[in-house]
Amino acid sequence: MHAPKRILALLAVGLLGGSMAAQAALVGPVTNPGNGSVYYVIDGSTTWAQAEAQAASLGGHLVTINDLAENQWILSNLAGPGNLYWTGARDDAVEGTFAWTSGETWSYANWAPGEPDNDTGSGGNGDFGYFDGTTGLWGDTDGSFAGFVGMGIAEVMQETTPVPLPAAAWLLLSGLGGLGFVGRRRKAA
Ligand SMILES: [Ca+2]
Ligand SMILES: [Ca+2]
Repeated sequence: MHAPKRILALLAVGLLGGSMAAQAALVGPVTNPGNGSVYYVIDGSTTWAQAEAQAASLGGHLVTINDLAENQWILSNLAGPGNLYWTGARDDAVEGTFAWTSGETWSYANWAPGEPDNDTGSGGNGDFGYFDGTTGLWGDTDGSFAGFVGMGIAEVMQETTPVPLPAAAWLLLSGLGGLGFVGRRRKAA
């Protein structure tokens, strides 16, 4: 009688473990019509690295904010006032040179006045970005601080849409039709 009980216990642990590994997003998926990306609000109360791991489990990364339009869409549609959210911004490789953890080119920033300050005055390890849900402005902080930043924003970029087959076929057919027309003109002449 002991063996089945033990198996059940192992199953329960396995199920719990599984649900912890794939923590449910707090919000999402939500699609941004401006760029086609899919976003989630995730628990970011642990560390930046753990938030990034959760974003990866959803198929993406912590958010890459490419322009003002994306910044404001996040502010209007995902972020809530009074909350801070991990983003994919990091300067842990080269202090002072921020990069996106997704590998996308760094081309836009919306730092709050005085930021990024590398957390000067509180250890100087401000190497990871957060988004202020009240203002939409960014700051940097220590990625190992658990609890200061409560949530994270994950972005899953979608593959670019291929040219629809009907359009490609139409171009090919119209090209062949044109050749046929030239052929007829030559015969008539
Ligand atoms: Ca983006
Ligand atoms: Ca830094």
